[in-house]
Amino acid sequence: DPYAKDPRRHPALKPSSKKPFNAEPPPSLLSENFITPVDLFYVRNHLPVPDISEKDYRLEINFQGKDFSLSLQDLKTKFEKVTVTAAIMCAGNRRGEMTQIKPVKGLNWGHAVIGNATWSGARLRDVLMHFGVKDDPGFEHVQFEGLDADVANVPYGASIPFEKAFDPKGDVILAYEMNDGPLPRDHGYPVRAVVPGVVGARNVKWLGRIIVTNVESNSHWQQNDYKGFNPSVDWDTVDFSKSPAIQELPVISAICSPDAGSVVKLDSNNSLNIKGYAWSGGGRRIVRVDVTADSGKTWYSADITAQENKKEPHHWGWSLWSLDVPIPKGVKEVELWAKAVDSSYNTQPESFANIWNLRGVLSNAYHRVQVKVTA
Ligand code: MTE
Ligand code: MO
Repeated sequence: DPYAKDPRRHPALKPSSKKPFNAEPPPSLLSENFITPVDLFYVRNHLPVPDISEKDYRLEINFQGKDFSLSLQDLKTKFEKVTVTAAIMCAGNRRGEMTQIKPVKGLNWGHAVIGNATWSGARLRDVLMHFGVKDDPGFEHVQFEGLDADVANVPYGASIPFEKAFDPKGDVILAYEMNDGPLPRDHGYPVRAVVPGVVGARNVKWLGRIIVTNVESNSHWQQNDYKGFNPSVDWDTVDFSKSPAIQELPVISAICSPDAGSVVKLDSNNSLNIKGYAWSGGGRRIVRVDVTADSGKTWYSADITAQENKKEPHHWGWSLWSLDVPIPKGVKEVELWAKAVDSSYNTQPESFANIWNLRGVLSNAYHRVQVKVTA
């Protein structure tokens, strides 16, 4: 069993697949903390977790046909240590809701396939400069390879634009710490790429190799997965070469409490407290979260209860929000809707019908939760 050496996981994580291990926390626990505890951070593995010892670990860097390498100690001592708060979200977060329109291919995820952590490590820019990479080198992509590999020994891989990788304000880091402790094995021990504002798939874990080059990663996950399509494109007509690989994600939000289907009691003002998260890719700040309990006749703006104080557009972390929504007397059942607005005034589509895609990615329509109300 290639998964026999996988780490132990927190019992609260709900698996959508066990081998490889993929799991998300209960949404109501997720919205409890601005910084997601490492044990409750969703896990998305395509392959077995590699067993890497610190003393054998080497990070290879390939640039202009030359190979360089760093030990973990080198990474920790030769470069400034920086800390970035960033949410990482899987492109498949909330896929389960899109599936209700029409089946898709992919793990049946709920709405907790996102987490917000502090990541510490060396700037990718500093490491590349150390090996002679300069601004405008004529290279367009930086590829990452993981130390996890399939049965044919093909590693997990992805790439990001050179612009993002080398941008002094892009905050791309080679992280060896998560929430001030060593990276847990499930999250990439000993080193992962953290690419703030960019889809989870490019935040390569168990990072083994960095390649500065003129071509995108040719890995399956860059070329034939994690792309969006027209809702009418199906598996007979899809041409993956026609869509760009997802990088920055669109704005999203979700209601984390109350849970769908729960029975809730109103407080003395006849209102119902609801909580959730909101986030947008590309560092765009969440400027508003709108909530309705009557299918859009009345919209309220939630209070943003936690958000980093950053310059635009460097809001890599998520925002948490909360609202006491007034519920009219006598109502026995309500459907709560939430949608977020980011600093570019992008907002979420109303329904999944017209954003459906065969892989069930970019699933960011209004989040809707039905609850029963008791007096
Ligand atoms: N990196 C490697 N090496 N192998 C993987 O399977 N999964 C990617 C990304 N990096 C993956 C990887 C995907 S699709 C996501 S969403 C994130 O890691 C998940 O990160 P997490 O498990 O730390 O939450
Ligand atoms: Mo993902």
